[in-house]
This record gives sequence, C-alpha cells and structure tokens, in this order.
Amino acid sequence: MPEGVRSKERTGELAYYQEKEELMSRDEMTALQSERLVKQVAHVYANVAPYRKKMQDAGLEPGDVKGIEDLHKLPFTTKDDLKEAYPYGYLALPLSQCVRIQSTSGTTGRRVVAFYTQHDIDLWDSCCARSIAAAGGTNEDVVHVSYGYGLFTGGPGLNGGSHLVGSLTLPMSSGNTERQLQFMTDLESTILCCTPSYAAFLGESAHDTGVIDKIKLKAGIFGAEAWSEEMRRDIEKSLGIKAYDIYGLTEISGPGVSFECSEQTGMHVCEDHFYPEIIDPATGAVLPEESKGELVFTCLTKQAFPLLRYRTRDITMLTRAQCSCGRTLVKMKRLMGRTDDMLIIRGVNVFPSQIETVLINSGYPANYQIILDRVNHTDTFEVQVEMTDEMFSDEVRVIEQKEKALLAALKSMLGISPKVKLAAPRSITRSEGKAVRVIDKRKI
Ligand code: DLL
Repeated sequence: MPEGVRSKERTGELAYYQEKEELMSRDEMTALQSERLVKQVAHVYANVAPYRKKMQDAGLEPGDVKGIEDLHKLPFTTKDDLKEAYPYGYLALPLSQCVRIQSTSGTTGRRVVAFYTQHDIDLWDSCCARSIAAAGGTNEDVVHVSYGYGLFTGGPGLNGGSHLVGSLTLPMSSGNTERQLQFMTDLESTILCCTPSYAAFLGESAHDTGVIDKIKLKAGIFGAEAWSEEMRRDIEKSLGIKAYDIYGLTEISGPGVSFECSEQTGMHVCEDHFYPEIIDPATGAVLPEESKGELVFTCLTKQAFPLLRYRTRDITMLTRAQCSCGRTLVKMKRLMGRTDDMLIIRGVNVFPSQIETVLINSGYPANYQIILDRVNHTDTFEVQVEMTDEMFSDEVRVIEQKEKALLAALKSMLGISPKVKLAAPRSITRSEGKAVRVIDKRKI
C-alpha cells in the first residue's frame, strides 16, 4: 500500500510530494526539460497531423528542436486550432490507449475535449498531490473536495491528488451546502478544495447556522476563477484557515498545473511537466521573466493530448525569486486577467457570444447586456434583453412566462442560471462606438 505523504508536524519539517522534482537545481531541470521536449516533439510530429503540417509549413523537422532553447521555433497552438480539430484532431494516440476524457464548460464548438492515458492521469494526480502537500496535507488529513465532479477537471484532479497523498478523501462535489457542512463537521474535514467564491459562501453559511465552532479546517485549496488578496484574507478569517491558490486548465490537464506553497506569493509551476513561457499577446514575442504577458504552456510528458506552446489567454508573470518553502519550481503570479472575452462566472466559463446565440435563436434582438457583480463573495449574473414591439405586453404574467422560457434556454446552453430581465423595446442604451455587452462590476 502506498504510504502517501507522512505527517511531519511533530518535527516541523516541510513535506513535499515529489521532493526530487520540486527541489531540483536549475541546471538539472533544464536538462530534464530539454530531454523531454525532444521526445515530445518527435511524438507529436509522428502522431498529430496538424502539428506535422504546422511544422512543415514553418520549415521545421523534429531534429531542429535540440533542447528547450529551441522551443521558440515551434508554432503556437490556439483554442481556435482545437475548435477546428474537434474532437480528435490533436489526439496523439489511438483511443484504445486512452482511459478518460475531461472537458471544458463551453458548449459544442467552444468545448475542448481532452484525452488522457493512465500515465497522463497519474502525472496530473501527482501535480495535485504536490499542491495538497504544499498546503500541509498528509495521510492524517481529511480532504473535502467540493469542486464539481464529472467533465470538469476540478473534482477528479483534487480527488486523485488526495489519494496519492494518502488523505481520507471526501468526494462531495459542488452544491447542497447543508450536506457539505454536515460532512465537514461530522467527519472533521481539515482541507477544503473548491472555488474561492464557494469557500466564502460556505464560511458565511457556517457562521449563519452556528456550526463554525465545530469546523476543524486548517487549509483550503482554491482556484478555477479569479480572486483577490482581499478575498483570500476574508476567507481565511471566516473559516480560520490558510488559503492557497491553485491554477490549471483542461487543455493542459486540469488543476495542479501550478500551486501555491506556504509563502503565498504566487504558484509554483510543475515545470517538469508543463513548460511555461510569457509572450506579448500582440506580437507573440517571448518576454523575459518578471514581464507581464500571456501565459503559454508546452506539455513535456503528456501522451494522449500533448499540446505544444498552447496560448492560455491568461495574463500573469513568471518569477524565479527564491522561495522560503525551498521549492525551485518557477512561480507564476496570481492571474491578472485574460486576453479574450471569456467570462468565468461561479467557476463556469461563459462566452458572451453563447448568450447572444440563445437570445437570437429565441427571437430577441441583439440589444442586451450581461451584468456581473460579486455580492458576499458570490457572483451575481444578470442578462437584460430588449423585447421587440411584437413581444411587448402590459401583462406581468406574460412577461414572466417569457423570462422563464428564456432562462431555461440560457441554462441549457451555459450550465448556470442567470437572472433574466426583459426590457421594454429600445430601452437599453445604445453605444456610439463598440457596444458594451458586458458590465463586470466584480472588484477583483
Ligand atoms: O478551471 C481547472 C481548475 C480546477 C483549476 C480547479 C483550479 C482548480 P477550466 O475549466 O478549463 O479548468 O478553466 C481554465 O480558469 O484558463 C483561467 O482563466 C481560470 N483559472 C483557473 N485557475 C485559476 C486561478 C479549470 N487560480 C481557466 N485563478 C484558466 C484565476 C483561474 N483564474
């Protein structure tokens, strides 16, 4: 039986899940990354037709990439590339060798389906295990996973990591706050994994229902959506814990691409598996460390869905400042925004264009606004749309029925429910320049 990460509390020693990789010297890491990249490029050239074509178009052969210093020669991969090749275009192995798919929360066309071999699942789980160990998790902890389970990577990823650490894992999934608090108190959960907004809500509910004194949590691992230092402090105070950030994306594996340690100044990237670069989003030029730009990842070890130079559209910066936890893995700062229009609402990825499609398909004009706010750390989400003259009615009941029907159509497309408000014809302010579709009042 695997021992997982044993408690070192008594000695006060820091626990790592994979000490060798997490504390590797810069030279050793570069050599490992180079060796892995050369193998990976040969693998994708042989097995992924779009990569072979991209490389041929750029006049490149696998032999031209001799180490990590040649990475910049390779073309980028974008979400549009994956969209065009949906679902199997970037699959590098026969399906018979794959054991799992996970998917992003976008709808068809926007949805990315990621494939995993058992090796890919194992390495992903190991990255999540690093995160749990960095948050102080050991085989004496009870890890309460309230990320969604299913196609979303949050639940499965942290679940796998918790098993490797040897913690008792509570696969709660999201929702049903009353039951969450009951398990949390009855089974004495010590580490909570969920979105930061849900953590804040759980804290509030624990205070409101008077169970806060029975809660034994010591740490939380929160990610999948943007959050701020202020929010971190609020959650820490409310739940009496230390709150750690965790980052990842389905295309690259899921949570655990990077994770925070006790220093809480950014997330260590699992760069032995996922090589990060920061580029200028306008020109594609690689920027030096400590510059703000778009984060790009190359999968060095994944077998089934090994993306090269994938443009995440997330904005951050990388730093190699020495970390008090001892880890030498490069750190990325808390995310500073995105280069595209994707909104993350209560942890779900939503594109304004999806909303527009539903409105237009339901017979509404394209005069609408999406209004987002954050009340008590929870996102509020409202869609206001104008009625046409034909639709307009003085009867409240008729309007309510229409709102209900539109809400159902939006929920089925997006997977989450906005508040729907039908406005009188021509009542939404017109813009003289670009239309302002999204009003995001969330202060993050
Ligand atoms: O959100 C994976 C994940 C699950 C990460 C659980 C952390 C915890 P996707 O649904 O593919 O995957 O969404 C990926 O979410 O490109 C970021 O824009 C955003 N995101 C993820 N983590 C963070 C974070 C998962 N810690 C997209 N802070 C990414 C801010 C985050 N944004």
